[in-house]
Amino acid sequence: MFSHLPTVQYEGPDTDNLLAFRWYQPERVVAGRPMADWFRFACAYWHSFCGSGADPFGEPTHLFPWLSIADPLERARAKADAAFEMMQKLQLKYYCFHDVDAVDFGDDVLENERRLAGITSYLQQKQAETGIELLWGTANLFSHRRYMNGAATNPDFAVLTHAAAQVKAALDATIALGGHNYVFWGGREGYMSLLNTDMKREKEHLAMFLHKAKDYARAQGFKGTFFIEPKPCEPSKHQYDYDCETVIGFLRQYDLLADFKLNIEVNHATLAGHTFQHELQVAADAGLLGSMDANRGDYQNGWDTDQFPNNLNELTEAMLVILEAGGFAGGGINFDAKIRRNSTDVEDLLYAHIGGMDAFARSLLIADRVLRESPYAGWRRQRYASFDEGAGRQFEQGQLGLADLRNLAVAHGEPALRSGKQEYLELLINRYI
Ligand code: XLS
Ligand code: NI
Ligand code: NI
Repeated sequence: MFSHLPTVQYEGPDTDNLLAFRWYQPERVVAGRPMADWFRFACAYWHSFCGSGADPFGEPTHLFPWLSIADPLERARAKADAAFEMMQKLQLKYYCFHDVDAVDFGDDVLENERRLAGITSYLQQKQAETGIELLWGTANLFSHRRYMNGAATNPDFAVLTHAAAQVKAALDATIALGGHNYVFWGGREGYMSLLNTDMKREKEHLAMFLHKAKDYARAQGFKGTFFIEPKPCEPSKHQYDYDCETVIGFLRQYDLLADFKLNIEVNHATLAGHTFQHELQVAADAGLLGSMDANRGDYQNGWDTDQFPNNLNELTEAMLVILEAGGFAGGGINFDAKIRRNSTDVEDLLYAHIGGMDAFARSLLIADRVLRESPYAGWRRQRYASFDEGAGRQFEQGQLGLADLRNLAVAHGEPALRSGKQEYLELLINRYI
């Protein structure tokens, strides 16, 4: 399906070939590690191979051959063939999927388990043939109508049991495929109106559900990390996994920190009113920077547009945080992004991924130089130098009480103003871009 297109290779910054990488050179060592290791780029099965371009106003526009096959099992295999072909063309070494992306589900639990197990063997073969690995698996607990009031947080216990059945099967598939991680994104784990919602009880159910899922997977020998993917809203009015700080508080409250980390998505950060860098830094500071979903939103509207990333300034700031954190704990960069409704050629999938991969690669090179060659990191450290010795140090060590601090204020008088130098730092970073 991609046979008319070349395998995308590194050709360097001078190439005019848009089906080549100008910056992404998988084996090139940057900051002590090959680029491929820093990124572990993954293809999101749902956007690239299940999305049809349909939107609330219009019918499908992506008339890709694998989508038009009527038999669900045959279509599942054709999708897998197309996905693995594209990943090879792009040198993408990882993929991520929901259970229902791999194969269509109906209402019968046993039949769904059979279908997923069937396509899992097929995917095992594909992985063996290509060396491509599963970065993470997950279960779609938001599309089926039974989840309209939530999955693990549904007020109806019967619905929760169906969510459990799906997660069990998705964990089995993830384990069988040697998946590195498992993701929970709770699109319907939230509420539309407090008038009909017992929020405390719903969150307790979610925590219990996550414990039981984790216990099951560990008992089956799963060694990977579980990720929670925060998002503030959409499709729920208010989602319980609002942002990184909220999720960290939840994991701590319910004793899940040993097994769970965060999978942070760019467009979700901006929906929460944060920059993506902010979310990365929150996760990194807590030692929970597990993985990321790469995309970008649209500054003129307020929903999850899931566009491919292309903004060098923003990506450079993100790579600064990722580099200083030492990379992702177990995860990588999953392109949770879709080509636009009116991008209707299969080669548009290639341009989209090349653009994203190259933008990340270039940002890594820039961020690495900023950290190695510029005063950036040293300047920020120096900003806190008054805490490195003397009374500031004693304060950090808890040796000064409030009255001691007051006496110091009296003794030293009004402090001199110290510039935060934001424009200087912005200029500095732009010089390296
Ligand atoms: C939706 C989420 C979803 C997760 C996986 O907004 O990004 O795609 O990544 O369930
Ligand atoms: Ni996502
Ligand atoms: Ni999203």
